[in-house]
Formats: sequence, C-alpha cells, structure tokens
Amino acid sequence: MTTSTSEAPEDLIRAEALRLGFDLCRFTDIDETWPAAGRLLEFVEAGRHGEMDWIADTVERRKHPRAMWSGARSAIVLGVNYGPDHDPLEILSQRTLGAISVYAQGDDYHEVIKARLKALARWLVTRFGGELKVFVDTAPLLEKPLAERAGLGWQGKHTNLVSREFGSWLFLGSILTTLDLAQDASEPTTCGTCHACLDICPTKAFPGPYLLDARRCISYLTIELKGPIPVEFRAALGNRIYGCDDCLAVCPWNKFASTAREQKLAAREALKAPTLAELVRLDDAAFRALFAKSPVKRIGRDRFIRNVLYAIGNSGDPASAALAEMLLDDPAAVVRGAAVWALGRLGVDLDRLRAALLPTETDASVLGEWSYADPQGVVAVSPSGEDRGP
Ligand code: B12
Ligand code: SF4
Ligand code: SF4
Repeated sequence: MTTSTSEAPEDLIRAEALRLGFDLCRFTDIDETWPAAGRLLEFVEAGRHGEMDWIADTVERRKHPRAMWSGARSAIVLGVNYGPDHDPLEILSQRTLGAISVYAQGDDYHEVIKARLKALARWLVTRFGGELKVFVDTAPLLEKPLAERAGLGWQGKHTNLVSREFGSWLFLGSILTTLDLAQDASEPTTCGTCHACLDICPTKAFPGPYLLDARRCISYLTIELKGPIPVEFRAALGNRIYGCDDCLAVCPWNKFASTAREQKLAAREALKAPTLAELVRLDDAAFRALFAKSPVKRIGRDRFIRNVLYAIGNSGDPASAALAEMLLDDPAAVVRGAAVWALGRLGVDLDRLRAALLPTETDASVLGEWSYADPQGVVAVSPSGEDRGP
C-alpha cells in the first residue's frame, strides 16, 4: 500500500477524473473476500433476480472482482451526480402524464460514463502503465459493494449507494487495474433508524432492510420484464412508465444533493412530463426518434407501449379509452393484452369489443386478458391499488 502525498498517483488520478467530469473518485484494493458474495448467492438462490438470467448465469464471476479478472489489484470507483432539478414524486399525482424515471430523462448514462472511463483509462496507461478494464453497469461486477468499500457512500436500506454529498442520485463506474493504489477509507452505513424508502415502495419490493426482491420492483417490471406485467402489480404502477424513483427520492440524504452538472444527463423537455395520449400513439419509427440516445430506447416500442397502456388504465381518464381501443389489434400481443386490461380498468363495456376481436385472437396471453376482464368491464383490481399483494 502506498502513502498519499500531494504528488501521489491517487491524487493525480483523482484530479484527472474530476477534470473529465466525474464527481467522485476513490480507490480500494480488492484482495480480501467480502460479504457481498454470500449476499449475491442468497439473492439468486431466492429467485429475487426474476427473469434476469444473466445475473444467475454469471454468478461465479460476479461474486468478486478477482473472480472476473484475476490480475486486478485495485479498483478506481467513480461517481457521476445525476441529481434532478425537480421533485420526481410530483408527477405521480398527475395521472394523464407519464412518469419516466430521472435516470432515463436525459442521454443514456452508459454512453456518457463509458466515454469518460475510456478517456481516463487512456490517460492512466500513458501516465502509469499497467493493464486495466473499464465497467459501467453491464459487466458481471457488483458495483455498489465496490463503491461502498471505496467510500463513495454506503448501501442504503433501498440497496442503492447513498452519498453524503449527492444523496441517492449517483451513477457508478469502475476501473479495475493491475496498479497497486492506496485504499481510501470505506463509509459506515448511515441509515440509522430511518425506513422511509422501505415504507414508500408502491409494490412492497423490500423483503427487509437492504434486501430487494427485483420481481416486485417497478424498475424491473417496466424495464426488464418482457411479457405482460403480473396483474397484481398493475394498479400500483400508477403512471410510472419507465423505472421508478420513489425509494431514491424520499431519502433524507438528498437534502445535500445538487442538480447534475452534466448537460447530457439533464432531463429533456419532451421527457419531463409527456402526456400518455401522445406516447400511446408512437409507432416504431416515432418511438426511436423520441428516444434516440435515451436508455428508454433499449426496451423497444412494444414493451414501452405496454407500460403506457397500464398507465392509461390507471389514469381514470375516460377520454383515453379511444386511444387504448385503437391498439386492440396491434401486431404485438403484449400491446393487445395491455389494451384489454386498460379498457377494463377504465370501466369500458368490453362486450362489443370482445365479440369483434375474440374470434380472431390466437395468443394465449391475450385470450387470458379477455377472460380475466369481467364482462361488465370491471377488472379484478381495486382502484386504490390496495390489492398490491402481500
Ligand atoms: C440488476 C440491477 C438492477 C435490478 C436489481 C436491483 C438491485 N437492487 O439489485 C433492477 C432492474 C430492479 C434495478 C433497478 C434500479 N437500478 Co439497477 N442495477 C442492476 C445492476 C446491473 C446489478 C445489481 C446487482 O448485482 N444486484 C444483485 C444484488 C445481489 O445486489 P445488491 O442490490 O447490491 O444486493 C446487496 C444487498 O442486498 C446487500 N445486503 C444484503 N443484506 C445486507 C445487510 C447489510 C447490513 C448491508 C449493508 C447490505 C446488505 O448485499 C447484496 C450484495 O451486495 C447494477 C450495476 C452493477 N453491475 O452493479 C445496476 C445499478 C445498481 N442500478 C442502478 C440504478 C440507478 C437503478 C434504479 C435507481 C433505476 C430506476 N430509477 O429505475 C433502480 C433502483 C431500484 C432499487 N431500489 O434497487 C445504479 C445504482 C447507483 C447507486 N447509487 O447505487 C447501478 C449501480 C448502475 C450504475 N452503474 O450506476 N437495477
Ligand atoms: S424503485 Fe420503486 S418499486 Fe423499486 S424498490 Fe424502489 S420504490 Fe420500490
Ligand atoms: S431513505 Fe432512509 S433508510 Fe432509506 S436509504 Fe435513505 S437514509 Fe437509508
């Protein structure tokens, strides 16, 4: 372990990282075993990863940074502030608008951060030599425990990393290197007796503090899950059409947060409060154009329209029924099924539509939606969303 001086490599690297636009840069060694490995195994064994098979498939490499790359000696862990300039919870009461989570209202952070990581990596190799690999999100690396170990913050009860300076609004990126770098002190868990994030979760996705069941999380349901969203969660989605920020936004540590300084991550006007009525009309080309360079583009038009239709169902706005009706014969089964549910939830009499469409429907999941929707148009979900499940 080297000792930090004003000319220490760690100080020079940190200065370069900040110059490149990172907001935090800290270091950790990765030699010891860590509790995260056992916790990851528990998460997968309990099936909490849902259909994210890529987590289970890479569990051995994911367990520890050295399991992924045995040559790595140290990690440089970087944070980028994406603090919003508004309260993300406000839009949730405006039911004819679609709520896109803060992280997805600007450019795709993967691209923004990867470009910076590569620039830092080039500088590092030129300045100090060694081998390295850069990571943001998609590699089999447990980024939150690594960031906690390097002292960027601590894993809060909502399982995300909380920073004293930036609250819950921090993207993470990492560089593993063969260089020996002096370790920064880690941050102790500082949630205290607070449990605001656990209480606010609309789908009760936390089996306990520091534990998430992704299968119940709106972020997983609206982004990762490909087919229809299980009925018991649809009312609780409200108008959240891509991701969810509730547990992040309620964290009291956000009082120290500031608005993101990176313009590419700032919310685009068109994505701050779009109307469900305009979104549900998007065809594939219009979807791609609206979400160019945005993370939303990754889920594709069909899954996105599925989410918008559930939100329309929850909107209580009878005027939007005609828009949902237009999608009952959409080529995508997941869209047709969501349209049936939305109309039922809006109280539309489905008999006429059922008679016209059911004879030609062949998809089992859509047939299930038609049979689930009561002939009187009453769907078995309470308007209050109290039937969110256990
Ligand atoms: C899979 C994944 C998801 C899944 C699962 C989330 C999860 N909590 O695991 C889903 C799709 C649900 C998701 C949602 C979101 N995600 Co995500 N996701 C990931 C990804 C790719 C892997 C995470 C992972 O390995 N999960 C598996 C479990 C086992 O890991 P874990 O949460 O760390 O679980 C730990 C705790 O349970 C803990 N634990 C258990 N018991 C105890 C007890 C104590 C005392 C302690 C301290 C800890 C503890 O130990 C486990 C292992 O460390 C990471 C990127 C990466 N490669 O790390 C991004 C990442 C975690 N996601 C991120 C973001 C921004 C989000 C969302 C906010 C997006 C949104 N607005 O919709 C939400 C937040 C939802 C939430 N409350 O977690 C950021 C988080 C940044 C941060 N500050 O922490 C990351 C790091 C991406 C990035 N590079 O910035 N995500
Ligand atoms: S992101 Fe939303 S649904 Fe997921 S755990 Fe947090 S509050 Fe619950
Ligand atoms: S809301 Fe409270 S319990 Fe949750 S992460 Fe923030 S401080 Fe911790």
